[in-house]
Amino acid sequence: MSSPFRYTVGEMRPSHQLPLLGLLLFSLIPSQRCQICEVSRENCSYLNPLVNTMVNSNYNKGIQSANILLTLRLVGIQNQSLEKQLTQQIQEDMKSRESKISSGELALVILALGACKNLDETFIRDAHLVSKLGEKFKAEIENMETHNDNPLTNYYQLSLALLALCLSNGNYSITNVIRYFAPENKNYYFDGQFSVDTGAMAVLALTCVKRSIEKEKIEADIKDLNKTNVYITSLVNKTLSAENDGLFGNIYSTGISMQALYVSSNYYELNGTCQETLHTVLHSISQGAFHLPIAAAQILPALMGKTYLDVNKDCSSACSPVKFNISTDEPVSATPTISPSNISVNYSVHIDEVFNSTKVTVRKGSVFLDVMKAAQKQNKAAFRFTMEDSPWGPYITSVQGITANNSDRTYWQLLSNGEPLSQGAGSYVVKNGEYLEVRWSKY
Ligand code: B12
Ligand SMILES: *[C@@H]1O[C@H](CO)[C@@H](O)[C@H](O)[C@H]1NC(C)=O
Ligand SMILES: *[C@@H]1O[C@H](CO)[C@@H](O)[C@H](O)[C@H]1NC(C)=O
Ligand SMILES: *[C@@H]1O[C@H](CO)[C@@H](O)[C@H](O)[C@H]1NC(C)=O
Ligand SMILES: *[C@@H]1O[C@H](CO)[C@@H](O)[C@H](O)[C@H]1NC(C)=O
Ligand SMILES: *[C@@H]1O[C@H](CO)[C@@H](O)[C@H](O)[C@H]1NC(C)=O
Ligand SMILES: *[C@@H]1O[C@H](CO)[C@@H](O)[C@H](O)[C@H]1NC(C)=O
Ligand SMILES: *[C@@H]1O[C@H](CO)[C@@H](O)[C@H](O)[C@H]1NC(C)=O
Ligand SMILES: *[C@@H]1O[C@H](CO)[C@@H](O)[C@H](O)[C@H]1NC(C)=O
Ligand SMILES: *[C@@H]1O[C@H](CO)[C@@H](O)[C@H](O)[C@H]1NC(C)=O
Ligand SMILES: *[C@@H]1O[C@H](CO)[C@@H](O)[C@H](O)[C@H]1NC(C)=O
Ligand SMILES: *[C@@H]1O[C@H](CO)[C@@H](O)[C@H](O)[C@H]1NC(C)=O
Repeated sequence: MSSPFRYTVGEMRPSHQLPLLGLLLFSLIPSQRCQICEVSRENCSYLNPLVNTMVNSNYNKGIQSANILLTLRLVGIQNQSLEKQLTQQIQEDMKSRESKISSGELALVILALGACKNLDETFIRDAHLVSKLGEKFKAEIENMETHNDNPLTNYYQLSLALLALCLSNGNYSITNVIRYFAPENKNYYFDGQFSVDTGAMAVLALTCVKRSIEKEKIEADIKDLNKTNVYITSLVNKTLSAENDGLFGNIYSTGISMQALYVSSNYYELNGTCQETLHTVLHSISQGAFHLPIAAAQILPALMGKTYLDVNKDCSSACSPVKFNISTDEPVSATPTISPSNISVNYSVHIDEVFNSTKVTVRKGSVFLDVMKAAQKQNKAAFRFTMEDSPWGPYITSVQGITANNSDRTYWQLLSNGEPLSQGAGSYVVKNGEYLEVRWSKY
């Protein structure tokens, strides 16, 4: 097993500017060896569906390609023709959408192209991607300063941006990191609920920053280091509090949470739930929960003992390269085959206290989106909607002509029997008698 810690006691050196630093660092270094909750060698074949989903998907979107390329490289799955195809898509997408690309998208591109010491690094340099990301990060902060603390995108993307800047020696202000990444910041929460994915990504970014301070790669004082540590501890605490049946948050935030726990000194807390986590995740794989390539790409690194902080290191793992059985067979599908029998659900559109509802009959095995389409056919005025394609499937952008707006932090939330869904309209399979709802919400 490899250590997730980049430094050891032997690397510490006394600091002249900061006499206390060495002592403080010493006290922070975990005294135990790490515990990584990875799938054992004998069980590598459980991960086959994830690998097949990623390898066999149609890459029509550049950014999705970046997430997949990053994962393939990080876990040491080598397929030159695939890497070439993905790299080309990313570069084409960069050229065609250059000005519209978001901070998190650019961060993923830099992480993917730069991962595991390969030739694409020249593209990053020639296209000045790192300084462009520095500008985007600054623009996010400026937007918060002028727009009621709202970033242009969200904190998941701000964290991705900080992580990529930190790993590739880009420019970011430590003062801004301390000011904006405090765990109390509202952007960690959606409608009052801690976003586990977001907090975990921030832990990875802050851990990179912390290590840069410790290695004196960036200028900071001891107060900044202490604050960074306090933020990490508190965010990890919140992640651990969101644990349920071995999952952190839900099944889709568990991969990034495991990464956050690997790099934090709270790794031993994971130890307690590791078997339960692996059991639940491996079972979900066999049920097709990760049928979307993006979902597969987000869970795989943690299951193979890797974190996004490992991108500059040697990229190989216990299961790769020979332990997989890549096939062109269709990976496990999440959607049961559409059966001839019909089911009915109650579907409604909620705007504040006002709602319009209807009974909709669809084929068994239909997804939420099929229900919305059927309702729209029944009554266009009440149930018309629009959507946009995204790596996670169709994102519902408007209902009844009312459009979600990031600057107002508004969106259309999907619910079943009053509970928010953990899948999108294109993935969630509906059940007979269910009460489905889209609700105009703020996050
Ligand atoms: C930020 C965020 C949101 C924001 C998006 C707006 C904003 N200000 O950015 C808000 C709070 C509005 C949101 C809403 C939803 N989200 Co969301 N979201 C995220 C988060 C934390 C980061 C996304 C991101 O920026 N990625 C980085 C950029 C570079 O990638 P991107 O793909 O281009 O990002 C865009 C899309 O992901 C899109 N988006 C965000 N969430 C979702 C969900 C679905 C189903 C779709 C199709 C698109 C989509 O918005 C992003 C910004 O433009 C992810 C966590 C994760 N692990 O990815 C969850 C995540 C993607 N969301 C998820 C879910 C379930 C939802 C909802 C369906 C929740 C609900 N019950 O209503 C709704 C979408 C409903 C709809 N209208 O279709 C799940 C998806 C799981 C899955 N298998 O489908 C994730 C993985 C969180 C989780 N662990 O459950 N989300
Ligand atoms: C392999 O997976 C099975 C089923 O999840 C589990 O019972 C077993 O303990 C795992 N083996 C190892 C060595 O982790
Ligand atoms: C490599 O990727 C290509 C897609 O570019 C795929 O067709 C092929 O099966 C993959 N080969 C292996 C050994 O995974
Ligand atoms: C960082 O900022 C300095 C000074 O503004 C600039 O000269 C340098 O090019 C920047 N580096 C990157 C990678 O953006
Ligand atoms: C940070 O500083 C506070 C006092 O300012 C101290 O109580 C705390 O122990 C320090 N935390 C860490 C992790 O060093
Ligand atoms: C972490 O949570 C525990 C309780 O679960 C609490 O005692 C502790 O103070 C928390 N630490 C931080 C830094 O928030
Ligand atoms: C961690 O796992 C080891 C064995 O792998 C066990 O001895 C130890 O008690 C565990 N610690 C916790 C906190 O669960
Ligand atoms: C790969 O698949 C073949 C049959 O398709 C099977 O015989 C073999 O045991 C598999 N190997 C692994 C490592 O799963
Ligand atoms: C199911 O509904 C469709 C119309 O939506 C109808 O044509 C079909 O006959 C129904 N099937 C059964 C078995 O009721
Ligand atoms: C759907 O459910 C809501 C809330 O339970 C109820 O008020 C409404 O009458 C139902 N609509 C139909 C068409 O059954
Ligand atoms: C939706 O419901 C509201 C409140 O019951 C009603 O006033 C409105 O006419 C309905 N809209 C449509 C298009 O049916
Ligand atoms: C979103 O809201 C902002 C502020 O309320 C407004 O300026 C902007 O035009 C809106 N954007 C869209 C696409 O409606």
